[in-house]
Order: sequence, then structure tokens, then C-alpha cells
Amino acid sequence: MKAVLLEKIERRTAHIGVIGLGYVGLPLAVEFARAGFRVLGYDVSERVVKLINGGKSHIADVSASAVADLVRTGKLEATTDATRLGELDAMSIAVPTPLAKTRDPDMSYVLSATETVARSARPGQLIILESTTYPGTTRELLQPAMEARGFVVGSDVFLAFSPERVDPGNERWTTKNTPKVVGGITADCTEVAVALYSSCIEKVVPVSSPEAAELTKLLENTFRSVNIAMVNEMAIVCDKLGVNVWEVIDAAATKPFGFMRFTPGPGIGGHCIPLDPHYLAWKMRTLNYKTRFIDLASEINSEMPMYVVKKVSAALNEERKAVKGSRVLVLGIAYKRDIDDMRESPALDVISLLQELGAEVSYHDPHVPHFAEDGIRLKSVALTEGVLRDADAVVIVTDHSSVDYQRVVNEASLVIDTRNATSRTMTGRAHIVSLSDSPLSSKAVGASS
Ligand code: SAJ
Repeated sequence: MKAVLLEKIERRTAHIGVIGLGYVGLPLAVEFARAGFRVLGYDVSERVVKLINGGKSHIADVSASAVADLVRTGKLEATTDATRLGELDAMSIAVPTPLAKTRDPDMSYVLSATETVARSARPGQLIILESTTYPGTTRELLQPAMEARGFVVGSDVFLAFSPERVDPGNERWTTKNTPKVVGGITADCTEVAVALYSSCIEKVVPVSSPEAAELTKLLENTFRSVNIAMVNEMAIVCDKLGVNVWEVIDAAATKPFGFMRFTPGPGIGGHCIPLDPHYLAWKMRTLNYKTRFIDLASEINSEMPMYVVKKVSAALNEERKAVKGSRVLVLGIAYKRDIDDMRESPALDVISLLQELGAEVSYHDPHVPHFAEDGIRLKSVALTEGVLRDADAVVIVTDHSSVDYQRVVNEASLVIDTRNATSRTMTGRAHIVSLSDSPLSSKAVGASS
């Protein structure tokens, strides 16, 4: 089986599948097709399948022309017909792994994809799970599903895990040039999975097991969550000491070794960092171990929106204004700079907390024309002089590059800057409050001169 599969991969005659055509699956399907394979994309969404077969793309990182060319030349086809998965020699599963409201893993998509794949599985197939998940998923969920069909994993069929490392909007690091970690249930599983990814990804990194591959991804993103939380706590520390946290981080970042810059902010958003570490925390709870770093990081990061709202409240108080009835303009609501993605954005928490205090909240975000989430439904207001002058406070939550912060500082009366976006502006009309204000440090400088 292994020799046959390796031969088909080598000669590009293997029929490759991608299960789940989202921001991970579609770019991967395109790379496989560009490598010369015939690729079948499977998705449960009729809309997505029709779009792709019509030569269009719903993923910003994949151009419609790329899809159209591959569909026209018969290299790429999409389907909702799960019975066709039996045609495939190899397939990658890239379906969502969100968190339930209880912050526990929601494995429903992986379970459903596993059943679909197992139902149509046949000897000789290679199946790779890419969805970010807790260590043990491949061995505990996918392997038994294949064995229930009477297959021996490692000889009849091959099974591996390979974490996705797609960073939407990142033009420097793409599916093709981002190193790909792969861990199979057996050495032969790893070998065929490495061969498949090596056909279209520049660097493939084999590890000894699916658990090692599953944990690699969780380490990567837990590393970020913990370090972001650490600088968020440093911002609070600096605030209490009257030191500008941004100045301290910039100075620390001059250290050419042993330091990595992270920046504080109003909390963390996105589909990875706030969620992935909880998959590991959940798994370790089943083994009676408390992952204290993950839990503490999550606690600190999720307290940042309230910290920001307290800053707004204190700043309005200094102007003898109550939050209640104040007009607050939130500037930038996507979960990070220069993208339009709102998932888990801390701006949602900031807005709802301000509304709970009775503020009249509006927002401006050049990338997010309107949104309706968690009971909040708003449209982006134009960033006019009138809007800026009318605002009792402007809160910079996400620092999109396209916004003119000098104009904001010139026109607004009060700016709470959670991203250091105003660090290079000249003095304007606005009183600027930083995430970690530094009344004392200006005095301290005066004292030393
Ligand atoms: N954030 C901070 N301070 C920081 C870095 C991020 O507050 O120093 C906030 C961001 O504003 C955002 C959240 O954390 O709300 C997550 O930011 P992120 O830079 O980690 O961006 P993501 O969520 O798009 O993370 C993705 C991840 N990619 C994958 O999981 C494949 C992550 O591993 C990447 O390192 C990251 O992109 C990246 O570097 O862009």
C-alpha cells in the first residue's frame, strides 16, 4: 500500500482531497492542484462549492483567477457529495475547532468529518487531520473510526496530524513557504504524509507522533497568549508606577538576544490565540492537571477590556463627565490591525461594557463597515471633524494604519489610546490617556534635570 501511494504521489497521479474549504482548506487545495495533482475539495456548504466550481474564491488570500484557472484545467473541483471521498488516495481535514460557550472544545466538526471520511474510506488511503485540537485527537478519535471499518492503520490506511499555520492576510508567510510539521500514527504514516506535503510545501518537518504535532501547534499559540498576557500585566504595572509601558518595551526590545517584543492592548481576539490554548487546558483537566499559565494568561487577557473601560471612565471623570450619557467613539474594532476580521475581537467587550454603563457608543473602522454580534448591531460612522469634535471620548482599540491619528488628536478633546497609535503625533487639542499613563515619569524627568 505504502509503495503504491508513494508512487502515485511521486508521479502526481494521486487524487487528493481537502475536507473543509475555508481559510486553511482552500489555499491548501490550490497548492496541491498547482503541484499537479487532481484535487477534490469537499465542503458541506452548497454556496462555497458553487462559488469554487464557478471559478470564484471566498477567501481573501486566494484569488478568483487562481481558482478559475485550476477549475478550468480540471485540477480543482468542489463537491458536497461525501460518497466521492472514496475516489481519493489522500485527503487533509481542515474543519473548524471552535470553543463551546463553556470554553470546552467543540469537536462536532471534527467528529462529523471523521465519520464522513471513515464511511467512504478504502484501503490505501492517507488521511491527515489539520484542525487545531487537543493532543490525542488523531489517535483517540480518527484511528478507532478507521479501525471500526476493519482497517489496520499503518498498513491498510495511513493516518497523521499536521497543524495548519495559516495567518490570513500574511503575504510574507503563505501555505507554500511556511514549514509544515507532520506526525503519523506509525513511521510509514509519517513517511507518506511527508511525501504528500513535500510535493507542494517548501519545508516539511516530521515528528515522531500525532501528539507531538498536535502539541507543537498548541505550544506555538499558547506561547503567544502567555506573552501577550505578560505584557498586558506589565502595562498595568507601569500604570501604577507612572511609567510608559511602550517606552519600556521599546527599550527592552533593543536587547539583541533573549527578548521578543509583544505589545499590550485591549485584550486578544482572532480564531487562534484566544481559543487554542483552551484545547490543551481542557485535555490536561481530564488528566487532573491544571495548566496554570494558560488559565492565568486567559484571565489577564480577558480582563483587559474592563481595564480599558475603567480608563475611559476615569478620563471622563477628570473632565467631570459621567460615562452615562457620554458620546464615546470606538476607533478600530477588527481583532487586529489592517484586517476586517471581528472574531473574538476585544472591541466587542469594550463596546458592550461601555453600553452597560450608559454611554452612547459609536465606532469607526475602515475595514468593518457594519457588524451584528452578541446583541450589538452597529454601522461604522464616517470619521468626520464633527464626529471627532462631538465625541466626549475617542477610544483607539485597533490601530489600523489607514487612520490619520494626527487628525484625531487635533479634533477630539479626549483620546484613550490602547495601542500607542498616537505616539508619533504632535500635540493637538486632545488630552491623550495611554494604556499605562505616565504622569509620574514626566515629573520624574523634571526632577532629575
Ligand atoms: N496581540 C496583542 N499583542 C501582541 C500580539 C497580538 O495584543 O503582541 C493581540 C492582537 O491584537 C490580536 C490577538 O492578540 O487581537 C492575536 O493576535 P496574533 O498576532 O496572534 O494574530 P492571529 O490571531 O491572527 O494569530 C495568527 C496565528 N497564526 C496561526 O495560528 C497559524 C499566530 O500563530 C501567528 O503568530 C499570528 O497569526 C501572527 O504572527 O500574525
